[in-house]
Amino acid sequence: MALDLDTREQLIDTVRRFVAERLRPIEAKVAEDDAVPAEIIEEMKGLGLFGLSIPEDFGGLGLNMEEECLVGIELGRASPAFRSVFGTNVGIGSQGLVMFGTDAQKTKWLPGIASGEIVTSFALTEAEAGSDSAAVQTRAARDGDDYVLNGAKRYITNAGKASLFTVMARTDPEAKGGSGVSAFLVPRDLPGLGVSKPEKKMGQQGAHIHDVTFDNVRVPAWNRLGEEGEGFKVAMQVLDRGRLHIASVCVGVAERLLADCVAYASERKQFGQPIASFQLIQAMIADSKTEALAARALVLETARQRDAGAGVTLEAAAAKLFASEMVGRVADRAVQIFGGAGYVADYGIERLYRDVRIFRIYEGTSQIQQLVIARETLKRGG
Ligand code: COS
Repeated sequence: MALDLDTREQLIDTVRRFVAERLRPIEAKVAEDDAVPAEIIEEMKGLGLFGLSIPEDFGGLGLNMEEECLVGIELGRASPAFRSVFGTNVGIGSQGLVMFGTDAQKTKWLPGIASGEIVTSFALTEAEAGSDSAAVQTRAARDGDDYVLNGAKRYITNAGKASLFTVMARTDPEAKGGSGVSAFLVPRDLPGLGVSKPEKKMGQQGAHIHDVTFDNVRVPAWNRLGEEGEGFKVAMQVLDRGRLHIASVCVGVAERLLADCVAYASERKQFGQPIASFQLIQAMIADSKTEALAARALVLETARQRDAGAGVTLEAAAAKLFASEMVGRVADRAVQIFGGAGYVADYGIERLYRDVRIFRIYEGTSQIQQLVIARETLKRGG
């Protein structure tokens, strides 16, 4: 159910102030330390950010997709590493449980996820199953009342902090592709589950990805999410939603970069005038503004359609494709407008330029979004 407009405004305003007053001032330090301070994580819990999308009955804020995207846009105005702290709880780490969990499973885990006491991770990707995610090789073999998991997952966001994983594993080795895959809720403390050291990455320092290994991990059959063989569809529906959330964050980053560019171009003087007075600078600002507006409209319209019950696989892929490519172009123009200052670390523009690069890759590359859009368009006949 949607929030009334006053409550929605209050929530957006609270998040906006938190971003401006608490997150923006420490962005550079978070990148340098590769860690978000514990007191900031506690404040995020207090604001309910871990439970944005968890139904109210289970202790969350129960936002609809449009509201979640409006919050995503606000969060995009600070380093995307901050959003990652609770992003898996809001999105890919919890939504399989919200959409496909039994009441008993939801009651057991969702309140802890909403409060931030439980951190979640989504374990789909493997070394040989990236874009071809139906090719997962991690095996879940039935043994009495349990499944025994063996295999390895790669580049799993928040795995180091997670206490609950949604794991896609193959229950039927004979079945081709996605139909042999099932989803499981796997607590971190089960014997045989290993998490590697974090990878060193290009950007978003403060957010971490790890390999996760399963060595005869015994998972009760009770923890299976959905029916046997439904795991690939669980993953795809979780990603439909996740892609829209990521697209909203891209819009926020683009809007923030635009504000930074306008402030800098109005101050910085060359040839005796602020560079904002030059038409070639204005052209870059105009292109970035137009594209950011278009992405905002696409994201929010798709979110509203989803809230109204429509299937938005195509539109969510289009929003992710357009918004992630758009923010890459906006970041590139920002470096150009800042000139030498855009290339040195002090202004933070080069950091955002690196941070946004992953948006075109995770939760489905731009090429996968193109494939999804084309398939759906051909199916719909236009
Ligand atoms: N919602 C519900 N069901 C879906 C779906 C969706 N969005 N997308 C696919 N399915 C279903 C199909 O309907 C099909 O069901 P049937 O077998 O009953 O017909 C089944 O899943 C297999 O679908 P498909 O044939 O399209 O699978 P492919 O392997 O050809 O391709 C792509 C699927 C490439 C689109 C998918 O693997 C993908 O999105 N890859 C990228 C994964 C990703 O985003 N990884 C990022 C890591 S997670 S951070």
